[in-house]
Amino acid sequence: MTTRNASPTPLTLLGLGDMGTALARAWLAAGHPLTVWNRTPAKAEPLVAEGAHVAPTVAEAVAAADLVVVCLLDDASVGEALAAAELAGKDIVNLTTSTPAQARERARWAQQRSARFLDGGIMAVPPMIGIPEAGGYVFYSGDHALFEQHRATLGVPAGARYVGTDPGHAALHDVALLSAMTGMFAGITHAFALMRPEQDVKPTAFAGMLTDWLRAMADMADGMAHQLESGDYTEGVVSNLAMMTTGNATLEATAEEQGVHGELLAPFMASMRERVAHGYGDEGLAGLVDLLRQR
Ligand code: FVH
Repeated sequence: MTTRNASPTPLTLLGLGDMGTALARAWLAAGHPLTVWNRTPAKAEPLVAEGAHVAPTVAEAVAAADLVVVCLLDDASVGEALAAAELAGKDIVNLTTSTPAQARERARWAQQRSARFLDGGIMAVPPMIGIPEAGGYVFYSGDHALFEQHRATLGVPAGARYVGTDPGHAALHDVALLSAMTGMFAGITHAFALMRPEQDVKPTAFAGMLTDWLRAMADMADGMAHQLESGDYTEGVVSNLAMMTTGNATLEATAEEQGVHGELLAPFMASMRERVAHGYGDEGLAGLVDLLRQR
């Protein structure tokens, strides 16, 4: 557990699921006076020995500190849990995973109750919380003054990255990164499926090659970003869409030879072909961003 240089600000934490419990332990280890509440009270018991004060109701938990962190299952549970609490004058930091629209609506909801509001998107799993070397962090957006006032406290469980006053932006950054991760996992799954029949290639040996390759290719995101900013999607292209689309036929034929269904890659390849058919074969992948947004 970490003990960072935050002054010991008292705070309340609502929600002691896997993530909430990890957050609680990080703040307790760093010496912050912590009041906790959970719908199922038994989950709070182990934290008492670590110094947590357990509130029997949400209202009492919220009343115990000016800074109230919420980490519940989803946006609906946040509304339900906080329905009867007096929020005027409170600083609400919502770390519950939400959509951008839900976060913006939750910010309006908080404002109507005279509370300041900051939304957060956690880019970490529970074992990474309180361990700076693990590299986890939280995107924050919304009330900037709130963020600055509590930056040190919020930085205890994981790094704090503020991404703007729009309360929806933390959720949007969170979901954009998770979406990229999902596509990457689809590719990893397909690659392992291709290799699966080969008795002489151990998955653990192949995994090393896979991760080295993905790390090297991830830098392509910078090139795409420059193209999106300049509007010139041919800028610095080393592998153009026409070439990649031709190569896709080999990927598809190999999948068939290996007995692997191409369903995870097919939609992306279809978009590449469509872009080439529209006459953009000399571009890189950036044009697919426009294609997706035109549908
Ligand atoms: N765990 C993870 O790996 C991810 C990492 C990235 C961020 N997520 C988000 O964090 C939120 C909480 O996740 P969690 O892992 O703590 O989730 P659970 O262990 O399932 O705990 C859920 C807590 O929510 C409480 N709860 C559910 N419904 C209600 C309700 N209607 N009213 C009040 N509380 C409710 C639940 O209470 P109980 O079941 O113990 O009584 C837990 O405290 C989440 O948004 C992730 O997407 C985690």
